[in-house]
Amino acid sequence: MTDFGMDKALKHLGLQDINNGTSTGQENFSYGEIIASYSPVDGRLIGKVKASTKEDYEKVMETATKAFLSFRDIPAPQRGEVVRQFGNKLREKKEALGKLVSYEMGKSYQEGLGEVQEMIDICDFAVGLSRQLNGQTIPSERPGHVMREQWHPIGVVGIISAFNFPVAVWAWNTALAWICGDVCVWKASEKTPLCAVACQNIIAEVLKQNNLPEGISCIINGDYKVGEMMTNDARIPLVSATGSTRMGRIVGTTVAKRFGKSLLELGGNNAIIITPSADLKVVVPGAVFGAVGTCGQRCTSTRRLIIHESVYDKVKEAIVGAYQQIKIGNPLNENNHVGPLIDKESVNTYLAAIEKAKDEGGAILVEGGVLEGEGYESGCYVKPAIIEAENHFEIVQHETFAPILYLMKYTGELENAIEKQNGVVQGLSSSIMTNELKEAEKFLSYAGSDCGIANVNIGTSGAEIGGAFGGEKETGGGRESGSDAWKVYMRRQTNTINYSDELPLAQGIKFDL
Ligand code: UN1
Repeated sequence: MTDFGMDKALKHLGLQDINNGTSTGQENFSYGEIIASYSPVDGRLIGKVKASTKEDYEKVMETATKAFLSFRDIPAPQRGEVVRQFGNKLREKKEALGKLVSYEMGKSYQEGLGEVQEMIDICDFAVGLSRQLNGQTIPSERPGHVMREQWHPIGVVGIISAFNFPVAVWAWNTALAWICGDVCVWKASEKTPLCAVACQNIIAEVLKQNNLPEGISCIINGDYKVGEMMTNDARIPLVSATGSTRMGRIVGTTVAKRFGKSLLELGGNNAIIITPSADLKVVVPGAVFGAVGTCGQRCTSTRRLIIHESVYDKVKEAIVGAYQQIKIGNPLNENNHVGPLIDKESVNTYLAAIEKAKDEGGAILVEGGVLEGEGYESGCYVKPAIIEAENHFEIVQHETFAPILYLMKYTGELENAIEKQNGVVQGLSSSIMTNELKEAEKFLSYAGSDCGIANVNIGTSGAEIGGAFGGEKETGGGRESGSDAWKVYMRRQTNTINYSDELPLAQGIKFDL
């Protein structure tokens, strides 16, 4: 294949020697088992990293714990300055890192660039926030007393991230954690280990230039067994985990058992409600990008369209028509809309879901299938499918991380659509397409969508970093990124200060000696 400048990009990211496993960004550590990273784009081996052993993990924790003690001494705005420099480095490496994300994960180059842009944006957000980690003063019920609330760094933050956003989700967590005075240990997905090494190389350079300890940012490599070292480790007060509901259930309960905090960002089963007044010009790109963008592998991907019966045929025709225009192929080629799935296992899950939908009575509107032949040699390229289905089908209730879109009808009032939209166990993202103010507001009200994200006249994916990101129910309840999500990376302390000469007790209690 044309290499789309990949070799140059790898070099720019310090990954030229990655095949011998030396460019780990943490040269002092020795590693065990080898993890090979193959690109789903062309099946080529990109590089190898060594999985962390228990011994390596202990060394990482020692370095991180020690780094925390000095990092928390640095005033927050100065920590913000470090994050500002990190954001600038990302600006320099945007094309190279965007390309690696596209090549190792399989999303389009445009989406790879978009992901790096999210990293840059969260850095800018965090820099401003570094002067706004404000507590409150609270009136005391006692004379000569004052109460206040302070936010202190929490310690070592463990980050477990998924393959689908191999760099941005780490940055959402680290940029905030760092300005809060925490240090981070990151276990990236074993499917995208080189993206993690590339990020580690970038931040390691910034830390070095600022004479800061390398333990402020650490990576550990490997599968869930490596993640388990963190979830069981009482030295890690907060574990932030992004991935499947199955994984989150294990992480959440393990961390809770030792009274740690967890921030869970798990599966979605996101729907768009399409009402009679919806504008097709908005509906079609919103729904199609939502369903096929990142090859249906975002947790915010659109899985279900709930369409009013009066416009059902019209909407169906428009969406099916748009699917005929989708170009599937090498995601580094900017003419293509959709790249491959992450691996063959994922292809099998996709195929099995289509079969299951058919078995349950679903009608195929756009046929799926695996692509073969020139350009598709990796075996990971699939056709986005559309299936007419019912909300109660077991397969519809389940999140399949692939481009399968289910269409269903609602009749009568909006409440019927909302009932279907909320009638799944997940609660991440949702949207309504309407030009009726009353419908939009109803959907956003307490009686409307039960998701963490509820949009009007845009799709379910592509949230901006400025808002809190996350969802309810089996999505896990955590919030990352913007708004006041920073608070989870800090511990709250309530202070009562007595500046009088007396000691009156609260609640009017008399205790005379
Ligand atoms: C994810 O899929 O885990 O809202 C994150 C979006 C992106 C983030 C998705 N900004 O689609």
